[in-house]
Amino acid sequence: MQNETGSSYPIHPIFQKAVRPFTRWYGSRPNQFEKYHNKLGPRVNSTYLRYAEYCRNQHACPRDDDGVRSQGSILVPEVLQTSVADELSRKMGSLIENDENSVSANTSQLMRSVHRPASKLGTSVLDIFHNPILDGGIREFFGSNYRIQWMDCYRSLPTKDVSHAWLWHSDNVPCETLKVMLHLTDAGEHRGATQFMSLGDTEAYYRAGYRGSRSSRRENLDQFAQQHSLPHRPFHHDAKAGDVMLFLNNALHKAVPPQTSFRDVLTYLLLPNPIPWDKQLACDGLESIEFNPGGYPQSPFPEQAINVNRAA
Ligand SMILES: O=C(O)CCC(=O)C(=O)O
Ligand SMILES: [Fe+2]
Repeated sequence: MQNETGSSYPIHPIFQKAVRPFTRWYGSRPNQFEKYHNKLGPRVNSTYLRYAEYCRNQHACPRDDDGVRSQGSILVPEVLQTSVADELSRKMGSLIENDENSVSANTSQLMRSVHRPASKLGTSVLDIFHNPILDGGIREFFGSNYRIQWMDCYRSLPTKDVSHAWLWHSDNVPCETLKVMLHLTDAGEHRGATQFMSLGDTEAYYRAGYRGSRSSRRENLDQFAQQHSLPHRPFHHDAKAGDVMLFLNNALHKAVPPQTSFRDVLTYLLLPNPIPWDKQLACDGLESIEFNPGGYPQSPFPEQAINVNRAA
């Protein structure tokens, strides 16, 4: 049932809890994954689909289904000048050194985080969305305006001890969302380039039983591929400092530790929006996007969008 903004009426929490095992089972069936590319089931996904349509009705942009929507990930080169990216990476280094909260116990071997990255690093990390090629590619994906739901900033470190997002996984976010990664250092095969599978291969692995669930993630899928006669063709982009990657984070992917040195990135989760990202940000304030990275809002409508569910 819908109200006039297209969102669903709330369901009583006791009822929600009682039906949760069924909705989890239903949402994770392979045919549901093939439809939505996540395990969230029809309720959340149909809210996001209706919302995406609502945003297109407010302001339609030409859509290009051959871009990131079909390729899974694309690299937009030279969004920042190398010298600007280098300077931001140096700034990151000194912020990390001086902030004991940049290290969290369970990922200390893998990464360091920079908290409140836009306030600390400056607005060039948001101004990238004014780049016409990047902005155009994102609009072509959504067919509408978009907003930044949250942003994150971290340095990946060399290690052999991998866990979390450093194992093959899907972020399990609603359909009609998009992830963006700004590289502040080069990230080739030996320096921490993210590895991807295509959406088609992701579906085949899902059907064969690999769902990238937290409890059963693997660092390598070559053996699984062999056991199930699946293609094994991970790929990556050779990113340079200043390049930006757009990717569907429901396709299987994993972070990779750099073999030497470190890799610095910012990531952003984007949602469709009725008005442009910068106007939305001017209404909501920086805190709304940089204090609480991770997850996605149960309701994507801007006035109701609180990140309640954590992604991978
Ligand atoms: O750091 C990376 O290379 C990828 C991290 C990741 O899994 C993500 O951003 O969804
Ligand atoms: Fe991820």
